[in-house]
Order: sequence, then C-alpha cells, then structure tokens
Amino acid sequence: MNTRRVFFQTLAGAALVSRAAEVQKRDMIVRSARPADLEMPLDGFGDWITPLDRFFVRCHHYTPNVDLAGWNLTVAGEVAKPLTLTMDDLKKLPRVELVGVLECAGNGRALYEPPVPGAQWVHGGVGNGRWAGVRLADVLAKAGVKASGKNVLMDGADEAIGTMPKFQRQLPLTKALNRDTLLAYEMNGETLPQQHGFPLRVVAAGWAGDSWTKWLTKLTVIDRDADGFWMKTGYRHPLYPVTPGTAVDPAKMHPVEALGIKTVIAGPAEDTQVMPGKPLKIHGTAWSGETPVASVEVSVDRGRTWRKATLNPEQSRYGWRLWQYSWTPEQQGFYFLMARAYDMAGKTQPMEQEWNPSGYLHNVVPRVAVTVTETPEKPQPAGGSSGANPQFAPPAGFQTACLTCHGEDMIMQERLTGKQWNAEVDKMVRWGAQVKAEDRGAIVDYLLKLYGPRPLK
Ligand SMILES: Nc1nc2c(c(=O)[nH]1)N[C@H]1C(S)=C(S)[C@@H](COP(=O)(O)O)O[C@H]1N2
Ligand SMILES: [Mo]
Repeated sequence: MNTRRVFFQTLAGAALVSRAAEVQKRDMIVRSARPADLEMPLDGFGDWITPLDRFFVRCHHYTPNVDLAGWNLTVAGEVAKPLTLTMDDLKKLPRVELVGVLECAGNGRALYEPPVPGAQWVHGGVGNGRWAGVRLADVLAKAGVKASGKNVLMDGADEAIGTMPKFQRQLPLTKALNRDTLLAYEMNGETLPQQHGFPLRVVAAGWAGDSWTKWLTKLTVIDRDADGFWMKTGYRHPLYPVTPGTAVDPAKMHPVEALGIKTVIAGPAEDTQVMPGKPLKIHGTAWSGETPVASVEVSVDRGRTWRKATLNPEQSRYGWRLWQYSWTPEQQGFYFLMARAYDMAGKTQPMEQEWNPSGYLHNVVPRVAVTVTETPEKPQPAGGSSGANPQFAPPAGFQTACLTCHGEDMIMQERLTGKQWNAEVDKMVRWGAQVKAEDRGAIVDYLLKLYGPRPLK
C-alpha cells in the first residue's frame, strides 16, 4: 500500500472520505499522460469484467477531483419541478445494476488508412464494467419532463483547457428514458473511481463512450438540439460510406450513437510461430451495441470457411462475451486468423474499413498473422525508432505552442500529412495555443518531419 496515501488519510481523516481515490493503473498504453488517455493492452481481453486497474481512460480535459461535500446534481430546463439532488437523495431511488461495455467511439482509429488525427487507439479503448446507480428515467420523473422536452444536455465538473470548447453532450429523450440508461455511482462494486467520473457518471448502455458523461453535475432538458462543438462538429459519422481521406460536411453526418458488432482477437499475438499438429487456442471477446452477440466464428483460410467458436457462459445484454476456438494446424505455412461475430438481429462485421473523417466505430474483422513451422526461429528483437529523433531539435516556440496543455506523447502517435498538420495547428490556435506567426512554418515542418504519414503498405 502507498504509505503516502495512508499518511494523508490519517492526517486529514474525514475530509478525505468525500473524495474518491485515484485508481493506480497497471500496464496501460499511455496515449496521452496529460490529459489522461490510457489504453488497455490485448492481455486485458481475458477478463469478463475489466478490473478497475486495467480499465481504459479517456479525458478531453484534466481530471477534476470532486469533493462530495460540495457536490450536487441539478436538473433544470423543460421540467415541471427543477431539482437539486445530493448523493443521499439519489441513493433513496431504486438501485439498479448492469454489466456493460464502455467503448470510445474512436477505438480502432489507428487502424484506418489513410490515418486520421486523434488519440491513436488500437484495440483497448474499451472495457466491460459492472455499473450500479439509479435510472436516469427515475430522476427525470421526479422533475417531470414537459412535453416540449427533446434532449437532455449533460454537464460534467471538468473544465475546458485553454479556449477549447467544454466537453458537453446530449442524449435524445428516448435514450435518456430507456430503463438501461443509468446514473452510476459504483463501478465493479466499488465507489466510482476519480478517473471514471466520481461521484456520478452516465451509463448509456449500448452507446459509444462519448455519451457516458463523467463527473456529472447538471442535466438540462432542452426543446431543441444542442449546438456545442461536441454535438455539431465532433462525434459525427457519415450517413453513407465516403471516399477515404475526404472531408465530409457535418450536415451530412449523424451523431455517433450505438456501437456496432465487433470482435477482438486477444491471442495468439501477431507473428506467433507454432508447430504443426499442436492445438493452438485462438481467443478473444465480442460485443455489440444494443443487440446482444449471438455467435462468433473463426476462419483460418482467409475467409473461405468459418467455424463456430465456443462462447463462455458469462453474459449480459450489454456486456461482452469471451470466446475461444481450438485450432490444430496440419500444414506448414503462413496463416491469417480471423474472427467475426453475429448479433441477435443477424448483423455482422465488414471485411473492409468504412473510413470516416474522425476514425469512429472501427469494427473490421480482425486478422492476426501466424506461421506454422517445424523449425520456429528465435524472434528478432524489435527494431524501429525509440521516439523523437535527436537530429531534429524542436524549433523555437514549439514548447510553448504545443506542450503547454498536453505532453509530446499526444503528438508522437500521430502520422499526418502536411495538410492535416496545418489543420491541427489551426484547431489548436482556436483552442488557445500560443503560436507566433514567425514560428509557425518551422513548427509544422518539424511535426511533418517527425510525425509525417506512414509509408504505404
Ligand atoms: N465530463 C466528461 N465526461 C466524459 C469525457 C470527458 O472528457 N469529460 N470523455 C468521454 C469519452 S469520449 C469516453 S470514451 C468516456 C471514457 O470513460 P472512461 O474514462 O471511464 O473509460 O468518458 C466520456 N465522458
Ligand atoms: Mo471517447
């Protein structure tokens, strides 16, 4: 146990009880340390319930440390009776529990070609949690939603960085009134941890994470569509498949809502070498939005034939399903292992990407290369660069312009064209970055030299 924390607890006593502990995360891929974007590696896909110390974290702003003593939830707008509720008030409402997948809309963004800017999640911007709290519908019923109510605007206690628009999302009333939309105060049987939204967060079961507002402070029932950046520009998905790499008018896009059906192959790892005649366990997870997973199939012959995988018994309507398949390769050779799921409505995953400008909702059938050989070779040590190239020193103004609000880790994962880097710098200037006119050209050159597009495969 952390001796520092014990010390503070003894010293401050009761004062600390109303603040949540920060979970110490274990073995995460740091996409950004500040603000916190932490990805769960593939080995996390072996658990039905993702432990708190492995659960991914996605924050647009810095993590607030909410003190329950001064916290309440206000309900306002198109309601008969505006409310101010304490945690004690909320806990008087019926307690509801559900197991459900929380996945970032941008999970899998790194797999799109051509690359799109944003956190470069590969597989692990997702976890399966056990959530407990109250129904949002019960809270809204106490306030009495007027007939004019159309959407519920959700505010959290986090504050925008610089001049960035504050993260603010709405839920359509139909989703807000769904029995499985919760305001959760517990995660995996414990008080909601600080990083995951203490003291209260939205659980929009079956929908992407951007609707799961953390550190909830205010619900406003509105009679129109919210016009903030995160609804009108961000988190929008094309109405039809678009040409990869093209810009799409936000008016031709729809807000991201339900998740699609999806599989992840957790093992074996890419480029594993196996002996013929020996059984190999292929395993992973599968989940879908509001419609449960019905089956998972595996192919080892480039999609010619598919065999049913075995599903583990643990299941819930919105949870993920662990699956496995035992394959005994007879022949030497180079194989692709693939896995696809079907939901109860018969929907399955695409074989090819449906590229979109922000890289949302990636659910292409995953493919893992393995070699079957009598003579396995020792794995070659992984080559490649170890980050920043000392040949290119950062230009004047880079530190102030780019690293005031976030770390270089956020930049290093990107692989963008000059046009895309220019657009990113424009966006950052709008969001408060201090870029002097005379430094700008050198900053964009530097970004392009170090973090330019990846070579075509
Ligand atoms: N207040 C607030 N809520 C938020 C966010 C945020 O930045 N601020 N990020 C959202 C996004 S995009 C995701 S994917 C989930 C991530 O939840 P987690 O960090 O608990 O995994 O929280 C959502 N809720
Ligand atoms: Mo997200």
